[in-house]
Amino acid sequence: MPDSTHARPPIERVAVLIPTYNERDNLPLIVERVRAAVPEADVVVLDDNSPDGTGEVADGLAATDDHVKVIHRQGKEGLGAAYLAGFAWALEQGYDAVVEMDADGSHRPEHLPTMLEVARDADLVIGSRYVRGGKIVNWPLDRKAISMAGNLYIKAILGMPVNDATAGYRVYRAETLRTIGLDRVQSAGYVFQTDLTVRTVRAGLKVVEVPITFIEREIGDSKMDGDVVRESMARITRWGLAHRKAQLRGLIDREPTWHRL
Ligand SMILES: Nc1nc2c(ncn2[C@@H]2O[C@H](COP(=O)(O)OP(=O)(O)OP(=O)(O)O)[C@@H](O)[C@H]2O)c(=O)[nH]1
Ligand SMILES: [Mg+2]
Repeated sequence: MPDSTHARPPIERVAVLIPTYNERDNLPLIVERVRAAVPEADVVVLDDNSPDGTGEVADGLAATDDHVKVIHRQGKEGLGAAYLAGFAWALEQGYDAVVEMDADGSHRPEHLPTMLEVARDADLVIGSRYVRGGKIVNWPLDRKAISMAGNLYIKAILGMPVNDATAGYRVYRAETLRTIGLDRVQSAGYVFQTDLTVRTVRAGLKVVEVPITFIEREIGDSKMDGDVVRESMARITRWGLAHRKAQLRGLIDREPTWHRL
């Protein structure tokens, strides 16, 4: 298993995965910006059979550009499920790294060259809103407060050194995805991001946060809903309690050690 100090192979082939559900008007804009920012990379749209025809828009883009690919999925199964399908495909195709990026422009493709540069010496790079230099543009105060409180909760209850564990803008090395056990991931919604962050940290891999400017979507509707928040709270609390219980067990471990002397 790799550790945080091992030498990492160069990153040559990159797949930028963009999950979409009803992002017809955003998709052409984001694909154009990704293509301009990282011309060598492939863009892979993961569409959940969007009723607004995003899948057809994606097919149109793929028809005129070899660097654009589309994975059509049966229906809306959540962000995590879409990414798991994308990861499996990218690993099979032999990409060296995969990028996670929203379709709505919140994750500026212009940050990607820096993030990929940092990934030369990291196993997971997170485009972070909550490190010095990170910014959020156009979020109302209550949304910011909820997101920041959520991240503090994750840090506190899980004892994690990551400031933006819920972030959706990331670069994973292929090797990281192979190491962390994707077949055991059950998080379907947005908590998928936190789930994989915890797995990566616990595998002893190197996570680096790069400050980004996150810009709230201007076009289309949010897919964030009560189910997403409930799944996140329930899972994170369960993981946190299990983590603290294990720590407590360690503290009161009365196993005699004399026989090992
Ligand atoms: N394939 C797929 N994509 C999804 C699903 N849910 C959300 N997405 C995509 O995931 C990305 C993030 O979703 P958003 O609705 O922007 O979530 P958000 O950024 O928390 O919400 P806003 O701040 O309102 O934009 C977008 O590209 C969505 O189209 C899903 O179930 N399946
Ligand atoms: Mg968004």
